[in-house]
Amino acid sequence: MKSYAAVDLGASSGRVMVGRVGPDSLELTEAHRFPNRPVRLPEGLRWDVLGLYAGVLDGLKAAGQVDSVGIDSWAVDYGLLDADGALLGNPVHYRDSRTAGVAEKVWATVPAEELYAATGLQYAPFNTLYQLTAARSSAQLSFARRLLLIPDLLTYWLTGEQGTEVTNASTTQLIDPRTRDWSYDIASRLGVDLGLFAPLRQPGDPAGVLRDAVLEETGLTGPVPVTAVGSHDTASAVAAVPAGRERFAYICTGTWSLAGLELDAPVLTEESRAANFTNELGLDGTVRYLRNIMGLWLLQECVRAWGDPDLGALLLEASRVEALRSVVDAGDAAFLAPGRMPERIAEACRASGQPVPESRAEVTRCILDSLALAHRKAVQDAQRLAGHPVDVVHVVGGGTRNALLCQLTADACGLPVVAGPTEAAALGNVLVQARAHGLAGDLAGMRRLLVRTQPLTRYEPRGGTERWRAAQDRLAGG
Ligand code: ADP
Ligand code: LRH
Repeated sequence: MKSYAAVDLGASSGRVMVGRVGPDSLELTEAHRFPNRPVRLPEGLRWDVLGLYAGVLDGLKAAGQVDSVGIDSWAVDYGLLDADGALLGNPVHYRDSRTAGVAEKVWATVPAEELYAATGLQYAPFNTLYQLTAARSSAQLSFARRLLLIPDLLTYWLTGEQGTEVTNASTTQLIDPRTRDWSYDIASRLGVDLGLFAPLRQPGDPAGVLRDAVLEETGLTGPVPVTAVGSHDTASAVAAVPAGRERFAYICTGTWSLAGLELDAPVLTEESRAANFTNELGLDGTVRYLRNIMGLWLLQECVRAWGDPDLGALLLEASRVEALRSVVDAGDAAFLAPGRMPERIAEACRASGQPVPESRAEVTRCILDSLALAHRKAVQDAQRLAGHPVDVVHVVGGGTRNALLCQLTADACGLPVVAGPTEAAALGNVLVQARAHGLAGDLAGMRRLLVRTQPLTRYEPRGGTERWRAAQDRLAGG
C-alpha cells in the first residue's frame, strides 16, 4: 500500500486528498479543503494564488508522509515569472473581462476555421491564446521570461523545477491535438513566443522533489517526489470515469459541466467547430471531445447572491417545483461573468417569452432543468459529430451530490446515469501517480479498480423525453 497526496484546485474550492492504493484497493480521504475566492482588484478579477499555495502547504502538512504529490487545477490560466523566477503579479482569472472582443482580432490574422482545424479547441473567450493576445502590450508580459500554467506554477514553488504538463497545455489553443506538440505555425503567425513555455511534460513524468523549505513547513521527511499528473482537472476527472466495457459519455459536473466523449483521435470538422466542441488531450493518447456548459456556477452565483442558504433544503424545494416551466441556454457565454445571477436568469426567461421564475426554488429549478437540457444536447451532439453512439452517461464531480440534477440528466438524455465518484479529479490524480510509482495497468485497468472500489449510484430515465425535446426546440426557437 502506498499513499499519494492529490492537490485538486477547483474554481470554487481547493483540496488536498490522500489516496491509499494497493493492487486491489483504493481509498481516498480528505486532508484539507479551503475556499478558492477570486479577488476583484482595481485592475480586474484575479486569483489569490498565494492563498492557494498556503492552502496546499497546510494540506500537505495535514496529509502527513506520502510517497508522492500531484497537482491538478482548472485550465487556461497562468502566472508570469521574471528573469529571476519571481511571480509578476496575481494571475488573471479566466472570468476577467480583458478578453472581450479579442478573439475577433485573432481571427483577422488566422481565421476561426483555420484555428480550429489546427488546434481543435472550442471558442471560449478565455483560451490562453486570447488572454495572451489581450495582454500583448502589458508591462508584465514585456518583463516575463516564463509562463507557467497554474498547476505548473504550484509545482515550481514546491520543487523549484519548471515544466508544462501537456493535458493542460492543450487548453492554451497552442497545441496541435494530432501531434500532441506545440502548434508552431499558429504561434508564430499570432506572435506568441513559445520560448515563454517550459518544456512539455507527460502525465506520470517526474516533476522534482519537495524543496527543503517545503519539507520544513509541512513537517514531511524527504525526499518526497512530485509527479506530473493530468494537471488539467478535467483530464484527471475523465481518467477516473468508472467505465467498464460499455460505450459511454461523461459529464464532469462542478463549477462547469464538461460533457462529451473519450476518443482516440480529434474531430476537427467544420461541423464540430460550429457546434463548439473542443478536443482537449487526455491520458494515454486519448482526446477529450466535449462541450463546456456553464454548470453549477449558475447556482453558486445565485446562492452567493441569496446569502448562502442551506443547499439541501433549496434542492428539496426545487424538486417540488413544476418541471421545465422555463429554461435558459446554459451554454451561453453571457453567463460567464460573476454578479446579479438571479436577475440575469430572470431576464433571459423574460426575453424568450417564458414565465419568469420568482422564488428561490423556482430559479433553482430553472437552473437544474436548463443544465440537464444542455447535458442532453451535448451528449446527443457529441455522438452525432463523432459517430460514436453511447449506452450510458457517467456523471462525476461535485454535482453527483445533487440527486435531482443526476435524475434530470438521466431523464433528459433518455439514458441511464451512473453517478460517482464525487472527487473524480483527485482520484484520477492519485491513480496516475500510483501508476508512475509501480501500480501496473493501463487506463482500463485503473477504471476497473474504480468500479470495484468506489460507491456509484445509478439513475434510470423516467421517460418523458418528448417534453425535453420540446424544451430544446423552445430554446432553439426562442
Ligand atoms: P469545482 O471543482 O469546480 O470547484 P466541485 O466539483 O467541487 O467544483 O463541485 C462544486 C459543486 O458541487 C457546488 O457548486 C455545488 O453545487 C455542488 N455540491 C457540493 N456539495 C453539495 C451537496 N451537499 N449537495 C448538493 N450539491 C452539492
Ligand atoms: C473546469 C475547467 C474546465 C475549463 C475551465 C476553465 O474546472 O478546468 O475544463 O474549461 O475550468
